[in-house]
Order: sequence, then C-alpha cells, then structure tokens
Amino acid sequence: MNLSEIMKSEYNRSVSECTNEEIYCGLLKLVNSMAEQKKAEPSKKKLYYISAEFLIGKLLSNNLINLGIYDEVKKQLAENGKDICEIEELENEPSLGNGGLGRLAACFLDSIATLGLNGDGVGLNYHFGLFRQVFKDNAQTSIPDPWITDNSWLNKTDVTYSVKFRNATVTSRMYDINVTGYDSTTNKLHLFDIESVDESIVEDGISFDKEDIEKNLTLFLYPDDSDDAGRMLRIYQQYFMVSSAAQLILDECVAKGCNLYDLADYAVIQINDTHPTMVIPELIRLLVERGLEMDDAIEAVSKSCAYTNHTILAEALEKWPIAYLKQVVPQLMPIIEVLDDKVRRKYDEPKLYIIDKDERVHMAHIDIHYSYSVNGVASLHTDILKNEELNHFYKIYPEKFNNKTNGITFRRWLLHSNPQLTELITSLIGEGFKKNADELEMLLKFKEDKEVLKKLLEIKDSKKAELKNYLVKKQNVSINENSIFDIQIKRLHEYKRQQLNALYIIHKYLEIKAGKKPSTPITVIFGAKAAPAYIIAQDIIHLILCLQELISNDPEVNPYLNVVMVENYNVTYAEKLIPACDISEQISLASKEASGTGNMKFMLNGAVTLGTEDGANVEIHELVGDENIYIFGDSSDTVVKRYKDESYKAKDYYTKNKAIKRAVDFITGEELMKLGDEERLERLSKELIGKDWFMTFPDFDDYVKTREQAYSDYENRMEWAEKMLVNIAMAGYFSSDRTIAEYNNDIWKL
Ligand code: 26V
Repeated sequence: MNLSEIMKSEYNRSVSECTNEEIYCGLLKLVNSMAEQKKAEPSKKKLYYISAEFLIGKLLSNNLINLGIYDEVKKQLAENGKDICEIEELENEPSLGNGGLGRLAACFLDSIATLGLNGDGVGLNYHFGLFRQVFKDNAQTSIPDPWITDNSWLNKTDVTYSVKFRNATVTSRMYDINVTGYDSTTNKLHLFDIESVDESIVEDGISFDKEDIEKNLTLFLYPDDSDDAGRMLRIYQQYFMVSSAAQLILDECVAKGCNLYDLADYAVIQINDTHPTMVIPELIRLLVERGLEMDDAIEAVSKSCAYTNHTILAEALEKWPIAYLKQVVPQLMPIIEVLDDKVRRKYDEPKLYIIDKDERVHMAHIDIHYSYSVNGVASLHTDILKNEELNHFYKIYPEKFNNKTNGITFRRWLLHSNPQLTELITSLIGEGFKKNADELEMLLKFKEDKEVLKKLLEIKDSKKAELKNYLVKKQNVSINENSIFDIQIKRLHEYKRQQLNALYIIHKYLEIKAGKKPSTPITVIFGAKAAPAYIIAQDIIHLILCLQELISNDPEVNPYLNVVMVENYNVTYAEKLIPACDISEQISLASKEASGTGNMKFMLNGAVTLGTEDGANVEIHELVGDENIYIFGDSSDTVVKRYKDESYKAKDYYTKNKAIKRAVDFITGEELMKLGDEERLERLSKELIGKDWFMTFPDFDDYVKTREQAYSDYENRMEWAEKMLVNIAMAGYFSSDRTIAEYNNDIWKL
C-alpha cells in the first residue's frame, strides 16, 4: 500500500498537497478495490441476514483495520502532516438503525465476514435514516439526517426488481456496501432503494406527506407510526424490503442450479425481529408462482427460515390489521390465510393463531410456526420466552427454541475505539485475542501486577481527557476529567429506566445541598434519542436537560456533581464515550431488556457495571463474580410475579418512602418549574406516582445504596483497577465471533 502513488494517480498531487477530502476519497477507492479482491468463492449454501436496520457506523477506520492497513495508512498520513482522525471526521455516519437491534446486525456482518462465512445482509437504503436529535429549550427536536453523498460507501448495482403494491408497482434497485472481514474475506450489505424518492418533500422538522409512497418509501427509518398513514408506510417499507430480498434469493439460488424444492440447501434466511416476517409468505407466493404446490412451497420456505426475537415488550410485537395488509399487499393475504388455517386445523388454542379475533395478523406467530429455529438473545431472555411469553409455542415446538447470547465486534469496540488499551493488551498477551477473544482471559494473571493496573488507570484517564476535549468541541460543555464518569447511553425508554438514574441525581443533589459531599466528584453522562411520538420519553429527556441546567448553574453543587446529556447520541459518540467510562449504567427493570449490548462494550473497555439482573447482565455477573459488578434490584421472577398478580402500587412507595417522595416532589418543585415546562414535568411526576409501570420505586433504595458503594470503592484506585482488569479479561465471551460461530453451528450450518 503506497498512499503517495494512490493520490498521485487520482489527483496528480502528493499526499501533503491533497486536501483531507481528497485523501478521504482516495482511501475510499483504495478500500473498495482491496475489498473487491477479497470476495470469497461463493459456496453452495448462503446466509441472507434480513434486517430493517443496520447501524453500521462510520466505515473508513473499520475497513482499514479489517484490511490490515490502518497503522500503515496512519503512518504515511502523519509523515505528510495529515491526521487520520481529521479525515475520519469527514465521513457521515449513516443512522440506519434505532439502537441495539440495528447495531447487533452490523456487528454480526463483521463477524460473518471475519469467520469467512458466505453471508450477506439485506436491508433498506433510508436516505435520512433515523432523525438527528437537536436540543432546544431543554427538549428534543428532530431534523432529517442526510448521509448519502457522492463519496459514500454505497455502490450502485444493476440489479433491479419490480415490487407490486395494490396501488402502484415500483422498481427497487440494489446498492451494495462492502463488508470487510478482519484478516478475511469480503461480503456485502445489500440495501434496496427506489429511484423516485424525493428528499424535498420533507417539511418542518421530519414531517412529510406519508401517502405519497413513490416519493417517501425509503426516505426515513421507521417514520413516526403513531398514526395510520405512518403504520401503513411501515408495511410498504417492509414489503418492499422482503419482496426485493426474496427475488434476490431465488435468482441467486436458481443461478447456482437449485431446484426450488431444495431451497433450504442453498439459502438460509435469518429474520431479524418481526420486521422482515413478510419474507415468509412472499417466498411462498413466488414459489407457487414458479410452479410449486402450496404445501411444497411452505415446506421449502419453513426449512430455510430462522427467526430471532429481540424483545418481550408486548407493545413492540408487531400485529398488522388485515385491513392494512389488504390495502397495501393484497397478494399476501390469501397466503397468510392458508398459514393461519393450517394452524387452526392442528391446534385448538387461539394464542397460537396467526390471525386473532380482532382481525390482526401476529407477525411473530408466522415466524414461529413457519421457521425451523426461534432464538432469544441472552440466556435469561430465552428462558422467559420459553417459560412465559412464548410458552404455548415452546410446548408444541421445544426443538425450535434456542439461545444465542448477543455479542459485539472487538474490531470496532476495542481495536478501533481504544487503540491504547489494545496496545497494552497486546504487549501483555500477544495478538491472538484479536481473532480468538477467549485469550483475553490470559490477562487474569496480571490481576495483582501493580504496574499493569497503573497502566490501565492511565489509559482510562487518557480516554477521559479525550472525551472531555471532544465534548468541548462538539457541544461546548466542559467536564471535570478527574471526576467519576458514570454513563447511561441507550435509546430512551421507560423500561430502560433513565428516570431512575434521574431520581438518583435529584437525591444526590439534595444530599450535597444538605452538606454531604462526595469524596470524588461525579459526572453523570446520558445519551438517548426518544421516538418523536413517545411523550413520556420526551418528558424524561426534558427532566434530564433541566437537571443539567440547574446543576451547572449551582456553584454549591457543581464542583461535586454534574449532568451532561450528549446531543444526537450515535455510534460515533459511543466510540468516544465507552472507553472513557468508569461506571456503566445497565438499570433496566429485570425481565425487560432482552440482552443489551452496550453493557458488553463497556465491560470490554474496563468499565464496571452497575446493573440489575437483566438481559446479558446476568451472564456478565456470572463471568466476573460478585466482586467485579454492582448488582441491585428485584429479580426477574419477582417482577414477573408482580405484573401477574397486579400487586404493585406506586403510590404506596411514594407515601411511605421519604427519599422517594422527596425526589419525586422535586420534579414539580419550584427550582425545576422555573427552568422547565410545567406540563411536561407534571405529566412525568403524575405518571410516576400514579403508575410507575416499570417499577422504579421498589428498586430505588437498593439502587442508591449500591451506587454509593460503587463510588466509595472507586476511591481505592488499585482495587478498582483490578475490577477493571477482570471485566476486560472476562469479556471474550461477548465477542460476536463467538455468537456467530454458534449461529452457524446450530442454525445456519454453512
Ligand atoms: C421496539 C419498540 C417499538 C414500539 C414501541 C416500543 C418498543 C420497544 C422496544 C422495541 C425494541 C425492538 C427490538 C429491539 O431493538 N430489541 C433490542 O435488541 C437488542 C439486540 O438483540 C437487545 O440487545 C436489546 O436488549 C433489545 O431491546
């Protein structure tokens, strides 16, 4: 690799004479041509990972690392007075996902390519992705987030398909992004789009005419579905995605000589949550169109599809009214009726039916009946699916259910985001862990090595200083790099309980006011977007922003406690925040967070978890042991029981527990009312006292106590460093390479 030659041939200038933009374009070309050369020989069977979201993040550094040329490029740039970080800054981050589900899909693509498996991603090319969050008057507003430029990673292909809706037929075109494996082969992410999309129809914020499908189909990711037109648009998007995918799959299989009865020998389709579910009836429809009997088509498709469930929240399980499906994709309804009819003939249990008595189609039920594998994403989550949520399905299909605990790619979440820690680890145990993450356990032998522990602390300090500088640049806020960095970054949702964290902050604020000052100052950092139509989530953001303002202007408190909410939290922000974190807040109500993956990224970077026994926290706890994690709160069993017997009354806790009452009353007290919006703060307080559906009050005392314990343990720097080291050492299990190897061994069998 010679950067000078590349820039010479592209621009006829030396590296130092080129602008950063030109260098970026040169590198993009270089990466793409190297990636193309690493395309694997197509094997007979191929995986299609279909997902409505791929939250891939910026790709330049990631690709340079995976192609093994990052250090060399960085060096050659430096020799010419150029800084690779400044060049990275030029890349737009495509926000093609909401959060965990989309980011998981991106980590999986990295591992699939790294393990040399024949598997591509299939999704949609949203022009604006998820909205960009802008704070105004202590509240979230949203604007479009365009990311596609002439120099994006998208490569236009000549693959096109015709997709038929009831009222229109559109042409889908496939765009490809190269997915480089680490020291391995290249796969593709196929993103479908239509040419007629019109970015100019967006008015005022992110609102647009939801009816004009040919102009809006791939404009946004999951546009606001709080109204009928929004929900309908989602069905259009989903069908557009899966019809294109199904045609691609059949074309590729036929090209390889597949007779369609044997589809399962050529294709395995992983359905990422219920968004791509319509691929099942669509494939059946296409097979029948190509001459198969209905029963044969159903069998061929069922043997090719596998489904992953990512949530047990009832409101997130998709149920589409028949009337909507008839309106958008009438051709699928007869197939769905056949699928439902088969279930009804066999089982006399309405909970298993696909179509319910209110004429709604339960998408997850299609997946479970007509896939050969159903998996949850962490051990606790899978147990809850088997024993509670999907128990009636588990009883009839015990062999289909399996667990695949989520994972993260270490290339992005360690090698790229924390080169300093990577270097230290390499100096201690060699390079092996980069491909075999279990080797991180070798770090345990340095548990009592003072020099190593000191280095760990130094690296953490340097990442904290880097974050401080980044925040000044990005948001013009200044934080104390000598404080404890306590971080909660994830989508804003009541079940994730940012409101519990906020109640703690109020509690601490009042304690400091009363003279109880912490030995080390604390900086609490939040990052979270809330769905525009999710009012209470917006109210919680408002509360946090008001607390940030209140405290930053209070000289009595801000030497000891500060709150910062980062604006437009995304993958790029996560890459800066995670390595700088001391305490990782994973405080969802037990049983509600399917897995979480941020928890794994923090652990890998030496943050210590403060969390409930929920999702993958349970597995983190088992791996690191009681000394190296801070667990609090009621168990998943207790919570499930409380919901069942409807015994929880928030009001009782509020009246009986003085600390809770004091914190909740503060929300509508005069200090915050002066800064905030009365309606928002009152609604939030009323919601908590009257309902508190995600049970923050029962966990409050234990949360405060455990958090204080963590802060006090932090004071003993050497003991804390030991906890950091154990967390890093035990993180190997959470490599997505392990997860993908399990998917392949148990489900895909590529
Ligand atoms: C979707 C919705 C949509 C409608 C309103 C409420 C709501 C609540 C949650 C969701 C989540 C959809 C699925 C999802 O993103 N699940 C996440 O998947 C991650 C990867 O498996 C996992 O780590 C997270 O725990 C899980 O929440």
